[in-house]
Amino acid sequence: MSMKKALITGVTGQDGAYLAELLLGKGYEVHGIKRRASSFNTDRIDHLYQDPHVDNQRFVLHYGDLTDSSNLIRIIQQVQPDEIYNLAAMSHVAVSFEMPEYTANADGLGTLRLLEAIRMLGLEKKTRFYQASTSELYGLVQETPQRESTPFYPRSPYAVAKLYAYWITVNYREAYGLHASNGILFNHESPVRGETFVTRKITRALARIALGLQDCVYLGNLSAQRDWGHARDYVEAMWRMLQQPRGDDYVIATGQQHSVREFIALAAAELGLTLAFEGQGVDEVARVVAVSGTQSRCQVGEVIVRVDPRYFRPTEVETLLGDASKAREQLGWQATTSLADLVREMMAADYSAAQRDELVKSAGYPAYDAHE
Ligand code: NDP
Ligand code: GDR
Repeated sequence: MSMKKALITGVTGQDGAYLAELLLGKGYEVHGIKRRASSFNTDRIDHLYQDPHVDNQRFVLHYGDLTDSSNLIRIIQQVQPDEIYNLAAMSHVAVSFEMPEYTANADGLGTLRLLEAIRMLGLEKKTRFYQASTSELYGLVQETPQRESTPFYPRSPYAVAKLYAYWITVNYREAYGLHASNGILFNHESPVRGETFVTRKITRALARIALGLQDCVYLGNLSAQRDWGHARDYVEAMWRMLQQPRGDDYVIATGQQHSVREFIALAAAELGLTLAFEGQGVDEVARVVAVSGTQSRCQVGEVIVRVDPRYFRPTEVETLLGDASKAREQLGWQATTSLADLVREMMAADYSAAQRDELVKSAGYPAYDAHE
């Protein structure tokens, strides 16, 4: 049997990196679409790089963009993939309020462009399609926990664009018999999560605060509740969906919910810091009330988290909690990483990154310090 070929859009992102690694491990030939940028943007997949000058290259990158149909058609025609995983998106909910039209184009129409390319190239029977749908579709939640049958109520330009992508995927499945599936994935994180999503923003900032590289971190709505899993577990679910006899739609979640405040407390505890939350709304702060161990140089009494309304969203998704029973029953999938283990892994990775920055700074070089 010949090697299966997969095409991943968004291969340079968090999920793209984990999925590429999973598929390479399963013996696939993996093709990824990356965007042209003015500097290197392949940090998350550099460990998978294969020299194009050697024979039997199984990991191949193509320049492309979801807003460019002709480019997508050409890549799909060239690769003739057995499976396409559409992970590319402008994926930041808050930023989608700043760039609604671009978000609709990339996240909504981008999905249509891929589906149309499959159809135009006559690959309906060959190519299976995965769409990265999202728990953001539930938005203002109509039922708890959320399952496949829960009505959608999107609350951001991002979620509205993803709603179009969800339904166009269903429509192409029904209209043209495509093997097309929506994974309705709840939030999933990892040490390579984008630095401006709340979990990574917290672990990265707390590590830097512990080592004296930064004084405090500014966040938005601390009461938001999310169902947080590990990206490594979630990409396995994507693959399983495309191995089913037919395309379908599945919720992927842990079934556990925590607030941003709880996530902060758990992350701080990894550094030996006990926090107390004081005040309300924009005046809320987190203060260090006890310090144990040697990982942190923080003092009791220091305020290390403050609220900045800049991070509030015009319409917020306050609470999400998924019911992944269908995935458990039909895909044999369930989340295997607890939130405690996820936080530990993220905190450890950001702590060692901060230690490297500290070393650079102590040697007299300017320390790396990117900002949102
Ligand atoms: P990331 O933001 O980490 O990655 C997004 C990827 O899409 C990056 O490779 C990015 O490229 C690429 N991209 C963005 N715009 C375009 C474009 N116009 N054309 C081509 N590529 C583009 O997201 P995640 O890995 O976290 O998420 C993967 C997908 O799953 C996204 O569609 C997201 O919306 C969705 N999702 C994510 C969840 C999560 O909790 N992580 C939950 C549910 C759904 P570059 O590196 O150049 O920026
Ligand atoms: P989300 O993730 O919007 O759920 O979208 P994010 O981590 O950005 O926000 C989660 C919750 O935390 C609150 N919050 C903050 N968020 C950010 N980014 N920065 C802050 O400073 C901050 N303070 C509080 C937010 O208001 C929100 O309630 C993610 C993305 O990966 C989407 O692509 C994906 O579809 C969904 O998860 C499921």
